[in-house]
Amino acid sequence: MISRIDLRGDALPEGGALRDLLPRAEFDVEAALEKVRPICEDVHHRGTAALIEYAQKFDGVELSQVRVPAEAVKAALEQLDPAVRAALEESIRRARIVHRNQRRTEHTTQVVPGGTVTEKWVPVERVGLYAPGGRSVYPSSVVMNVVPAQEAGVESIALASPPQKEFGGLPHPTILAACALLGVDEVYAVGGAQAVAMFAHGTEDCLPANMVTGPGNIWVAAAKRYFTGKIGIDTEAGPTEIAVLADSTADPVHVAADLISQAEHDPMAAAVLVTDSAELADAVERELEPQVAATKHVEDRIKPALAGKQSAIVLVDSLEDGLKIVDAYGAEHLEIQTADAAAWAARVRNAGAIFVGPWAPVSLGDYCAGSNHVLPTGGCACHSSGLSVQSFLRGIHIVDYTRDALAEVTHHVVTLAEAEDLPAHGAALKARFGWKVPTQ
Ligand code: HSO
Ligand code: ZN
Repeated sequence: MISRIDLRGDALPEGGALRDLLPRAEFDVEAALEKVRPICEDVHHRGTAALIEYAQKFDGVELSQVRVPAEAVKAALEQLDPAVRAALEESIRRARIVHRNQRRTEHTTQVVPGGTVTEKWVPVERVGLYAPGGRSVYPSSVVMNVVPAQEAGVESIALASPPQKEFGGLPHPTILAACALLGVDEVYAVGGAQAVAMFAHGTEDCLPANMVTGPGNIWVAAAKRYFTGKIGIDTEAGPTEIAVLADSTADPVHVAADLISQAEHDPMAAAVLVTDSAELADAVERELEPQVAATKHVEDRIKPALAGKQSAIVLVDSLEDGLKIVDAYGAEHLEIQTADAAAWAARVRNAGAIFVGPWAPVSLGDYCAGSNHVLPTGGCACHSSGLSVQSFLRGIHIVDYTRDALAEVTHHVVTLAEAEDLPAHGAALKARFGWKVPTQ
């Protein structure tokens, strides 16, 4: 059901060569770009009329408008199962605790007497959030996108989610209910690349947004790439990944359950176990069979995900080598199930989020740890972080110098400007001192 990569024996290669040994899903956003380009341009030029046509073509629904009436958002909350409501409320409460603590404070640094640089943090004005429909209706992702934006102080938040035939052309009711719980009342029944285009350019009904965040399929990722530069994005979310670094002390039942938990998302999801214990590897493999058979999305998602080339059990000589492997891989989610797990976790450099020890499974983080579940995939954890309050803030430097402080440094600025053959740069300072470089 899952392949093995045996890296025992020889010394591990370094850097890129090591990464090449590890499994990874192919997620060709470039190829999808060609397909989404005409859609994005069409939405730009024809606005709502184009969105209504795409709803018919891709979602099979006839819409007269794409804006979801506020009453429909409210009604969805009233009809929400009370247990789901309570769980979402707890998820929101915990996420708020963590994200509120991420807020940045303005900071002034005195560089020299009379010369200061202040960094102030300003939230993005308007954010468009995307919540997928179809196979992945995740109200938890609405929480994970909206909470950091709100805690950052974003004033205008709109959400788009595909219209669903079975719900009369509205987005899924649980998505609407999550919006209502979070106080988001500007909602659009728009799916896929069209939604990103709607937020990027704006339409008659929807003001343009400065940023678009939220998970989505390859078309959404491609549309985000298409508009990058025009708008800010979070990340191009690829298929979910779990890596587990485990030793002989790990419980194979837990490890198998956790690998399956993320394989459940998608046939392209990746589940990777890295271990120095062949016994654990065997036990996990034995454990996978009955657990996979007992769960729901076996044939369509879990089996193809575990059997796919993106998933594997990687055998290493030592946990030191295991650490090199998980760092080279840069998993979206990394579990450490070893003796002294916290110490190993502290040494990890590359991961979207790290889950320490037996009582912190990824599923906890997906819903109720307080941490964010919008995380970098596809190795992007080597250079990017998950969604946070910081994602929605811009740090602006405010430079304030007195006459004396400027005079004191002018000769350096003039020298550097001349070295770069930009004399007018130096002149801008000299103009303030009778066209001369002030003497020290
Ligand atoms: N594990 C997914 C998020 C999610 N899980 C949503 C359940 N619902 C990507 O981090
Ligand atoms: Zn998940």
